[in-house]
Amino acid sequence: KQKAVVLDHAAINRALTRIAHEILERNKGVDDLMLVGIKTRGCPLANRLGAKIAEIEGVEVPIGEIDITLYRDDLSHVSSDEQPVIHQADLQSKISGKKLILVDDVLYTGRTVRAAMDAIIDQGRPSQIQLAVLIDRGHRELPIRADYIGKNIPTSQDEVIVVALDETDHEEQVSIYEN
Ligand code: 3GP
Ligand code: 5GP
Ligand code: MG
Repeated sequence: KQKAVVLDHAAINRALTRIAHEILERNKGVDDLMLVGIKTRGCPLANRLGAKIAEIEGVEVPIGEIDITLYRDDLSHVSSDEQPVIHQADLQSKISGKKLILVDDVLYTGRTVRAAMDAIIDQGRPSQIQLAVLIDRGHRELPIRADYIGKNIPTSQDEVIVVALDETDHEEQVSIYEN
């Protein structure tokens, strides 16, 4: 049951514009940057950040993707023995020495990001890994935090954030649902 829309089309766009500026500010430009989207919805978000960075700086940064699946019977609850499974890490170019920015739609327990970092470190040695998320819904189970956050939305365990993006869902909004 839908409870509220937390970000509309314009708010999503503004959050991504701000994050693009924050990425450039913190990294003092685009040198050695690479964006890595976590499938599914992290990928369109990484592409949009790449387009904004290109607009601001006039330089295209490489973009890769990682596919990680969590086996969860209940989407909003993780049991401690469930492990994320890495399906594919298509990082496309050399990652050694790069500053990788992982991009995901929602940060929750942190297990997906931990698995993504494992997959990356298996393939090379980036100089840094940073994390950008559209939504931080809390409930971390690992010592992981995001460097760039579109919006913090404190949730209860039985709420779910639904992220709809034009590229994947043909609509554009973030809303909060109660199971
Ligand atoms: P995504 O791959 O685009 O991020 O996890 C599979 C999909 O289910 C995710 O899509 C995510 O949007 C959606 N989802 C909604 N609520 C949850 C949740 O609580 N946990 C997980 N893992 N996914 C959720
Ligand atoms: P974590 O591994 O941090 O528990 O969960 C992160 C991944 O699970 C993200 O890729 C995200 O897609 C998904 N996820 C976890 N909670 C939610 C949620 O409430 N809404 C959505 N849309 N995705 C979620
Ligand atoms: Mg996701």
